Amino acid sequence: MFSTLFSLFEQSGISTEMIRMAEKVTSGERISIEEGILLYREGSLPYLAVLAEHVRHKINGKQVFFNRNIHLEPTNICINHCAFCSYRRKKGEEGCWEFGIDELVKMAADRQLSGITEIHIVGGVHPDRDVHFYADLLTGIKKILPHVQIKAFTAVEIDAMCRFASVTIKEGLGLLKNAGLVSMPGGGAEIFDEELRAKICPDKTGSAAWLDIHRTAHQLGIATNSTMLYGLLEDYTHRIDHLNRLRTLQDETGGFNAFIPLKFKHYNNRFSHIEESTTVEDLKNYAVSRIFLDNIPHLKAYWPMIGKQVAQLSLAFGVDDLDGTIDDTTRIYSMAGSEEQSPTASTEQLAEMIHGAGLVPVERDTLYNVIRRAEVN
Ligand code: V47
Ligand code: SF4
Repeated sequence: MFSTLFSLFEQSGISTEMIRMAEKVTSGERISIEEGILLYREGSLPYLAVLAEHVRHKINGKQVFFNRNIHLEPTNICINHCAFCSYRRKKGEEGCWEFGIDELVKMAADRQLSGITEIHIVGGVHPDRDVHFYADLLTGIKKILPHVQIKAFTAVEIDAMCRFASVTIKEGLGLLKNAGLVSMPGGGAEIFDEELRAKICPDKTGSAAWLDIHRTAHQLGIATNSTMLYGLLEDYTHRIDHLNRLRTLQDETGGFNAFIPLKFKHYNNRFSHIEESTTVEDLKNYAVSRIFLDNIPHLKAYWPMIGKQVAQLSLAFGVDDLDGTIDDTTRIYSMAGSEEQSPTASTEQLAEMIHGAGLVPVERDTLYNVIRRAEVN
Protein backbone atom coordinates (compact mmCIF):
# COMPACT_ATOMS: atom_id res chain seq x y z
CA MET A 1 0.00 0.00 0.00
CA PHE A 2 2.73 2.44 0.99
CA SER A 3 4.90 1.60 -2.03
CA THR A 4 1.98 2.61 -4.31
CA LEU A 5 1.39 5.77 -2.32
CA PHE A 6 5.04 6.78 -2.29
CA SER A 7 5.50 6.00 -5.98
CA LEU A 8 2.86 8.72 -6.47
CA PHE A 9 5.07 11.09 -4.45
CA GLU A 10 8.05 9.88 -6.51
CA GLN A 11 6.27 10.88 -9.72
CA SER A 12 5.74 14.34 -8.27
CA GLY A 13 9.49 14.82 -7.91
CA ILE A 14 10.15 13.92 -4.27
CA SER A 15 13.86 13.43 -3.42
CA THR A 16 15.43 9.98 -2.96
CA GLU A 17 16.25 10.84 0.68
CA MET A 18 12.56 11.43 1.35
CA ILE A 19 11.61 8.13 -0.30
CA ARG A 20 14.26 6.33 1.76
CA MET A 21 12.93 7.97 4.91
CA ALA A 22 9.38 6.90 4.10
CA GLU A 23 10.62 3.32 3.70
CA LYS A 24 12.40 3.55 7.04
CA VAL A 25 9.37 4.90 8.91
CA THR A 26 6.94 2.42 7.36
CA SER A 27 9.23 -0.49 8.21
CA GLY A 28 9.42 0.70 11.85
CA GLU A 29 13.03 1.96 11.71
CA ARG A 30 13.90 5.02 13.79
CA ILE A 31 14.93 8.21 11.97
CA SER A 32 18.12 10.07 12.87
CA ILE A 33 18.62 13.67 13.98
CA GLU A 34 19.74 14.67 10.45
CA GLU A 35 16.68 12.99 8.93
CA GLY A 36 14.42 14.75 11.43
CA ILE A 37 15.83 18.11 10.35
CA LEU A 38 15.34 17.14 6.70
CA LEU A 39 11.70 16.22 7.41
CA TYR A 40 11.09 19.72 8.75
CA ARG A 41 12.94 21.37 5.85
CA GLU A 42 11.68 19.33 2.91
CA GLY A 43 8.60 17.36 3.96
CA SER A 44 5.47 18.51 2.12
CA LEU A 45 2.24 18.52 4.13
CA PRO A 46 0.67 15.50 2.33
CA TYR A 47 3.90 13.48 2.68
CA LEU A 48 4.17 14.29 6.40
CA ALA A 49 0.46 13.56 6.95
CA VAL A 50 0.80 10.06 5.44
CA LEU A 51 3.85 9.17 7.52
CA ALA A 52 2.49 10.65 10.75
CA GLU A 53 -0.82 8.85 10.21
CA HIS A 54 1.12 5.61 9.78
CA VAL A 55 2.92 6.06 13.13
CA ARG A 56 -0.26 7.23 14.89
CA HIS A 57 -2.23 4.25 13.58
CA LYS A 58 0.49 1.76 14.50
CA ILE A 59 0.43 2.95 18.12
CA ASN A 60 -3.21 3.89 18.66
CA GLY A 61 -5.26 2.41 15.82
CA LYS A 62 -8.24 4.66 15.06
CA GLN A 63 -8.60 5.77 18.68
CA VAL A 64 -8.46 9.44 19.62
CA PHE A 65 -8.56 10.20 23.33
CA PHE A 66 -10.12 12.95 25.42
CA ASN A 67 -10.99 13.35 29.10
CA ARG A 68 -13.26 15.24 31.48
CA ASN A 69 -11.08 17.65 33.38
CA ILE A 70 -10.78 21.03 35.00
CA HIS A 71 -7.71 23.13 35.74
CA LEU A 72 -6.89 24.78 39.06
CA GLU A 73 -4.42 27.65 38.86
CA PRO A 74 -3.53 28.42 42.50
CA THR A 75 -1.57 31.58 41.71
CA ASN A 76 -0.05 33.63 38.90
CA ILE A 77 2.51 35.19 41.23
CA CYS A 78 5.89 33.98 40.05
CA ILE A 79 9.52 34.54 40.94
CA ASN A 80 10.61 33.80 37.35
CA HIS A 81 10.60 36.23 34.43
CA CYS A 82 10.01 34.21 31.27
CA ALA A 83 9.93 36.70 28.41
CA PHE A 84 7.11 34.84 26.58
CA CYS A 85 4.77 34.74 29.59
CA SER A 86 1.60 36.87 29.58
CA TYR A 87 0.35 35.34 32.79
CA ARG A 88 2.77 36.08 35.63
CA ARG A 89 2.33 39.00 38.00
CA LYS A 90 4.35 40.31 40.92
CA LYS A 91 2.87 40.02 44.39
CA GLY A 92 0.51 42.97 44.93
CA GLU A 93 0.45 43.90 41.21
CA GLU A 94 -2.91 44.46 39.55
CA GLY A 95 -4.24 41.22 38.08
CA CYS A 96 -2.39 38.88 40.46
CA TRP A 97 -4.17 36.10 42.35
CA GLU A 98 -3.26 33.66 45.10
CA PHE A 99 -5.97 31.30 46.29
CA GLY A 100 -5.62 29.52 49.63
CA ILE A 101 -6.06 25.79 50.17
CA ASP A 102 -9.68 26.10 51.38
CA GLU A 103 -10.64 28.21 48.35
CA LEU A 104 -8.99 25.78 45.92
CA VAL A 105 -10.59 22.74 47.55
CA LYS A 106 -13.95 24.50 47.32
CA MET A 107 -13.40 25.22 43.61
CA ALA A 108 -12.76 21.51 43.06
CA ALA A 109 -15.72 20.49 45.24
CA ASP A 110 -18.03 22.79 43.25
CA ARG A 111 -17.36 20.60 40.16
CA GLN A 112 -18.06 17.39 42.09
CA LEU A 113 -21.23 16.62 40.12
CA SER A 114 -19.82 17.42 36.68
CA GLY A 115 -18.33 13.95 36.13
CA ILE A 116 -14.70 15.13 35.96
CA THR A 117 -12.05 12.42 36.29
CA GLU A 118 -9.00 14.71 36.36
CA ILE A 119 -7.85 17.91 38.03
CA HIS A 120 -4.87 19.56 36.32
CA ILE A 121 -3.05 21.96 38.68
CA VAL A 122 -0.41 24.38 37.46
CA GLY A 123 0.55 27.94 38.30
CA GLY A 124 3.34 30.40 38.92
CA VAL A 125 6.29 29.77 41.24
CA HIS A 126 5.03 31.52 44.38
CA PRO A 127 7.90 32.52 46.71
CA ASP A 128 6.08 31.54 49.93
CA ARG A 129 4.63 28.15 48.99
CA ASP A 130 6.63 24.98 49.50
CA VAL A 131 6.00 21.30 48.88
CA HIS A 132 4.21 20.88 52.23
CA PHE A 133 1.65 23.52 51.21
CA TYR A 134 1.02 21.72 47.91
CA ALA A 135 0.88 18.27 49.52
CA ASP A 136 -1.79 19.66 51.91
CA LEU A 137 -3.69 20.99 48.88
CA LEU A 138 -3.70 17.56 47.22
CA THR A 139 -4.75 15.87 50.47
CA GLY A 140 -7.64 18.35 50.82
CA ILE A 141 -8.83 17.70 47.27
CA LYS A 142 -8.56 13.90 47.56
CA LYS A 143 -10.61 14.02 50.79
CA ILE A 144 -13.54 15.56 48.92
CA LEU A 145 -13.00 13.92 45.50
CA PRO A 146 -11.25 10.59 46.18
CA HIS A 147 -11.98 9.14 42.73
CA VAL A 148 -10.52 12.10 40.79
CA GLN A 149 -6.95 11.75 39.48
CA ILE A 150 -4.57 14.63 40.06
CA LYS A 151 -2.07 15.71 37.37
CA ALA A 152 -0.13 18.57 38.86
CA PHE A 153 2.92 20.84 38.88
CA THR A 154 5.50 21.37 36.19
CA ALA A 155 9.09 20.32 36.88
CA VAL A 156 9.80 24.04 37.38
CA GLU A 157 7.27 24.29 40.22
CA ILE A 158 8.48 20.99 41.72
CA ASP A 159 12.09 22.23 41.63
CA ALA A 160 11.23 25.43 43.52
CA MET A 161 8.75 23.96 46.03
CA CYS A 162 11.28 21.29 47.07
CA ARG A 163 14.09 23.85 47.37
CA PHE A 164 11.89 26.09 49.56
CA ALA A 165 11.26 23.14 51.93
CA SER A 166 14.91 21.98 51.83
CA VAL A 167 13.95 18.50 50.66
CA THR A 168 15.35 16.57 47.69
CA ILE A 169 13.32 16.16 44.51
CA LYS A 170 12.88 12.49 45.34
CA GLU A 171 11.59 13.29 48.84
CA GLY A 172 9.31 16.05 47.56
CA LEU A 173 7.81 13.92 44.80
CA GLY A 174 7.34 11.13 47.35
CA LEU A 175 5.32 13.50 49.59
CA LEU A 176 3.17 14.61 46.63
CA LYS A 177 2.64 11.03 45.48
CA ASN A 178 1.48 10.01 48.96
CA ALA A 179 -0.93 12.97 48.89
CA GLY A 180 -2.48 11.81 45.59
CA LEU A 181 -0.28 12.92 42.66
CA VAL A 182 -0.49 10.38 39.81
CA SER A 183 0.88 12.40 36.92
CA MET A 184 2.78 15.59 36.10
CA PRO A 185 2.05 17.95 33.19
CA GLY A 186 4.77 18.60 30.65
CA GLY A 187 5.18 22.35 31.07
CA GLY A 188 8.40 24.20 31.75
CA ALA A 189 10.39 22.30 29.11
CA GLU A 190 10.20 25.28 26.70
CA ILE A 191 13.18 24.68 24.41
CA PHE A 192 16.12 22.70 25.79
CA ASP A 193 18.89 24.46 23.84
CA GLU A 194 20.82 26.27 26.58
CA GLU A 195 21.61 29.42 24.56
CA LEU A 196 17.99 29.96 23.56
CA ARG A 197 16.80 29.16 27.06
CA ALA A 198 19.04 31.90 28.43
CA LYS A 199 17.26 34.36 26.10
CA ILE A 200 13.65 33.34 26.70
CA CYS A 201 13.55 32.08 30.31
CA PRO A 202 16.90 32.87 31.95
CA ASP A 203 15.96 32.15 35.56
CA LYS A 204 13.93 29.00 34.96
CA THR A 205 14.98 25.46 35.95
CA GLY A 206 17.59 24.35 33.39
CA SER A 207 17.12 21.68 30.72
CA ALA A 208 19.21 19.00 32.45
CA ALA A 209 17.35 19.59 35.73
CA TRP A 210 13.95 19.46 33.94
CA LEU A 211 14.86 16.08 32.44
CA ASP A 212 16.24 14.85 35.76
CA ILE A 213 13.03 15.74 37.64
CA HIS A 214 10.99 13.79 35.07
CA ARG A 215 13.45 10.88 35.34
CA THR A 216 12.97 10.85 39.14
CA ALA A 217 9.18 11.00 38.74
CA HIS A 218 9.27 8.04 36.34
CA GLN A 219 11.46 6.08 38.77
CA LEU A 220 8.87 6.73 41.51
CA GLY A 221 6.03 5.51 39.26
CA ILE A 222 4.63 8.98 38.53
CA ALA A 223 3.72 9.27 34.85
CA THR A 224 4.52 12.58 33.15
CA ASN A 225 3.89 14.54 29.98
CA SER A 226 6.38 16.46 27.89
CA THR A 227 6.12 19.69 25.89
CA MET A 228 8.07 21.93 23.52
CA LEU A 229 7.44 25.65 23.15
CA TYR A 230 7.92 26.46 19.46
CA GLY A 231 7.60 29.45 17.15
CA LEU A 232 9.91 31.62 19.25
CA LEU A 233 13.48 32.27 17.99
CA GLU A 234 14.31 28.57 17.48
CA ASP A 235 15.14 26.88 14.17
CA TYR A 236 14.53 23.27 13.12
CA THR A 237 17.85 22.04 14.56
CA HIS A 238 16.80 23.32 18.01
CA ARG A 239 13.43 21.56 17.70
CA ILE A 240 15.01 18.23 16.74
CA ASP A 241 17.60 18.57 19.50
CA HIS A 242 14.69 19.06 21.94
CA LEU A 243 12.76 16.06 20.61
CA ASN A 244 15.91 13.97 20.68
CA ARG A 245 16.54 14.72 24.38
CA LEU A 246 12.96 13.59 25.13
CA ARG A 247 13.28 10.46 22.97
CA THR A 248 16.54 9.53 24.75
CA LEU A 249 14.99 9.86 28.23
CA GLN A 250 11.93 7.90 27.11
CA ASP A 251 14.23 5.06 25.92
CA GLU A 252 15.64 4.99 29.43
CA THR A 253 12.45 5.24 31.55
CA GLY A 254 9.35 4.77 29.38
CA GLY A 255 7.58 7.20 31.74
CA PHE A 256 6.25 9.84 29.31
CA ASN A 257 2.59 9.40 28.40
CA ALA A 258 2.24 12.26 25.96
CA PHE A 259 4.02 14.99 24.05
CA ILE A 260 2.29 18.36 23.60
CA PRO A 261 3.74 20.96 21.22
CA LEU A 262 2.99 24.42 22.66
CA LYS A 263 2.63 27.13 20.04
CA PHE A 264 4.05 30.49 21.10
CA LYS A 265 1.19 32.98 21.57
CA HIS A 266 2.34 36.56 21.39
CA TYR A 267 -0.31 38.75 23.01
CA ASN A 268 0.83 40.98 25.85
CA ASN A 269 4.34 39.68 26.48
CA ARG A 270 7.92 40.77 25.73
CA PHE A 271 7.95 38.91 22.39
CA SER A 272 4.74 40.46 21.07
CA HIS A 273 6.67 41.76 18.05
CA ILE A 274 7.27 38.18 16.85
CA GLU A 275 4.61 36.85 14.47
CA GLU A 276 2.90 33.63 15.56
CA SER A 277 3.58 30.46 13.53
CA THR A 278 1.23 29.68 10.63
CA THR A 279 -1.29 26.83 10.71
CA VAL A 280 0.80 25.00 8.09
CA GLU A 281 3.82 25.21 10.40
CA ASP A 282 1.72 23.98 13.34
CA LEU A 283 0.52 20.95 11.36
CA LYS A 284 4.03 20.22 10.10
CA ASN A 285 5.29 20.38 13.68
CA TYR A 286 2.67 17.86 14.88
CA ALA A 287 3.58 15.47 12.07
CA VAL A 288 7.36 15.64 12.50
CA SER A 289 6.97 15.22 16.27
CA ARG A 290 4.81 12.13 15.74
CA ILE A 291 7.30 10.62 13.29
CA PHE A 292 10.42 11.41 15.35
CA LEU A 293 9.06 10.50 18.81
CA ASP A 294 8.45 6.86 17.98
CA ASN A 295 8.49 5.86 21.66
CA ILE A 296 6.04 8.34 23.27
CA PRO A 297 2.58 6.82 22.92
CA HIS A 298 0.40 9.94 22.69
CA LEU A 299 0.56 13.23 20.79
CA LYS A 300 -1.78 15.86 22.17
CA ALA A 301 -3.28 18.91 20.46
CA TYR A 302 -4.20 21.27 23.27
CA TRP A 303 -7.28 22.93 21.81
CA PRO A 304 -7.47 25.93 24.22
CA MET A 305 -4.14 27.01 22.69
CA ILE A 306 -4.70 26.38 18.95
CA GLY A 307 -8.49 26.51 18.76
CA LYS A 308 -10.94 23.70 18.01
CA GLN A 309 -10.72 23.94 14.21
CA VAL A 310 -6.96 23.47 14.01
CA ALA A 311 -7.11 20.82 16.74
CA GLN A 312 -9.54 18.84 14.60
CA LEU A 313 -7.31 19.27 11.54
CA SER A 314 -4.29 18.07 13.53
CA LEU A 315 -5.96 14.64 13.78
CA ALA A 316 -4.76 14.11 10.19
CA PHE A 317 -1.17 14.92 11.24
CA GLY A 318 -0.49 12.31 13.91
CA VAL A 319 -2.48 13.66 16.87
CA ASP A 320 -4.41 11.10 18.95
CA ASP A 321 -5.40 13.17 22.01
CA LEU A 322 -7.47 16.36 22.32
CA ASP A 323 -7.07 16.85 26.09
CA GLY A 324 -10.31 17.65 27.90
CA THR A 325 -13.48 19.51 28.63
CA ILE A 326 -11.66 22.24 30.68
CA ASP A 327 -14.88 24.06 31.62
CA ASP A 328 -13.39 27.54 31.44
CA THR A 329 -10.86 26.96 34.23
CA THR A 330 -7.54 28.02 32.70
CA ARG A 331 -6.18 31.49 31.91
CA ILE A 332 -2.66 30.76 30.59
CA TYR A 333 -3.59 30.84 26.91
CA SER A 334 -6.51 33.28 27.04
CA MET A 335 -4.14 35.82 28.64
CA ALA A 336 -1.63 35.16 25.82
CA GLY A 337 -4.27 35.93 23.15
CA SER A 338 -5.82 32.59 22.23
CA GLU A 339 -9.08 32.80 20.28
CA GLU A 340 -10.53 30.51 23.00
CA GLN A 341 -11.16 33.22 25.60
CA SER A 342 -13.44 31.01 27.79
CA PRO A 343 -12.27 27.50 26.88
CA THR A 344 -15.04 24.95 27.36
CA ALA A 345 -15.92 21.80 25.40
CA SER A 346 -18.62 19.24 26.09
CA THR A 347 -17.77 15.55 25.72
CA GLU A 348 -20.27 15.45 22.82
CA GLN A 349 -18.40 18.26 21.08
CA LEU A 350 -15.02 16.55 21.49
CA ALA A 351 -16.47 13.23 20.28
CA GLU A 352 -18.03 15.01 17.29
CA MET A 353 -14.69 16.59 16.35
CA ILE A 354 -13.07 13.14 16.40
CA HIS A 355 -15.92 11.41 14.50
CA GLY A 356 -15.83 14.20 11.95
CA ALA A 357 -12.19 13.36 11.20
CA GLY A 358 -13.10 9.70 10.60
CA LEU A 359 -11.68 8.43 13.89
CA VAL A 360 -13.02 6.78 17.05
CA PRO A 361 -13.53 8.90 20.19
CA VAL A 362 -12.35 7.29 23.41
CA GLU A 363 -12.88 8.84 26.82
CA ARG A 364 -9.79 8.14 28.96
CA ASP A 365 -8.62 8.79 32.48
CA THR A 366 -5.35 10.61 33.27
CA LEU A 367 -3.30 7.44 32.80
CA TYR A 368 -4.98 6.56 29.47
CA ASN A 369 -7.14 3.78 30.88
CA VAL A 370 -10.25 3.59 28.71
CA ILE A 371 -13.44 4.84 30.37
CA ARG A 372 -15.75 4.70 27.34
CA ARG A 373 -15.17 3.87 23.70
CA ALA A 374 -17.64 4.78 20.96
CA GLU A 375 -18.86 1.91 18.78
CA VAL A 376 -16.90 1.54 15.54
CA ASN A 377 -19.28 1.71 12.56
O1 V47 B 1 5.49 25.88 30.62
C1 V47 B 1 3.32 30.04 28.77
C2 V47 B 1 3.62 27.60 28.17
C3 V47 B 1 3.23 26.02 29.73
C4 V47 B 1 3.03 30.85 26.78
O2 V47 B 1 0.76 18.22 30.28
C5 V47 B 1 3.17 29.48 26.68
O3 V47 B 1 -1.28 17.90 29.60
C6 V47 B 1 2.89 29.60 24.41
O4 V47 B 1 2.44 22.87 30.47
N1 V47 B 1 2.76 30.94 24.43
C7 V47 B 1 2.24 25.57 30.75
N2 V47 B 1 3.11 28.85 25.50
C8 V47 B 1 1.10 24.77 30.10
C9 V47 B 1 1.41 23.30 30.06
C10 V47 B 1 0.39 22.35 29.55
C11 V47 B 1 -0.66 22.79 28.81
C12 V47 B 1 -1.60 21.85 28.37
C13 V47 B 1 -1.50 20.52 28.68
C14 V47 B 1 -0.42 20.09 29.43
C15 V47 B 1 -0.29 18.65 29.80
C16 V47 B 1 0.55 21.01 29.87
O5 V47 B 1 2.61 27.01 28.93
C17 V47 B 1 4.49 26.71 30.17
C18 V47 B 1 4.92 27.36 28.87
O6 V47 B 1 5.64 26.46 28.09
N3 V47 B 1 3.35 29.02 27.92
N4 V47 B 1 3.10 31.18 28.08
C19 V47 B 1 2.83 31.61 25.58
N5 V47 B 1 2.73 32.95 25.59
FE1 SF4 C 1 6.48 31.93 35.85
FE2 SF4 C 1 5.64 29.90 34.34
FE3 SF4 C 1 5.25 32.43 33.52
FE4 SF4 C 1 7.72 31.42 33.55
S1 SF4 C 1 5.99 30.68 32.26
S2 SF4 C 1 7.11 33.45 34.35
S3 SF4 C 1 7.67 30.08 35.34
S4 SF4 C 1 4.33 31.48 35.32
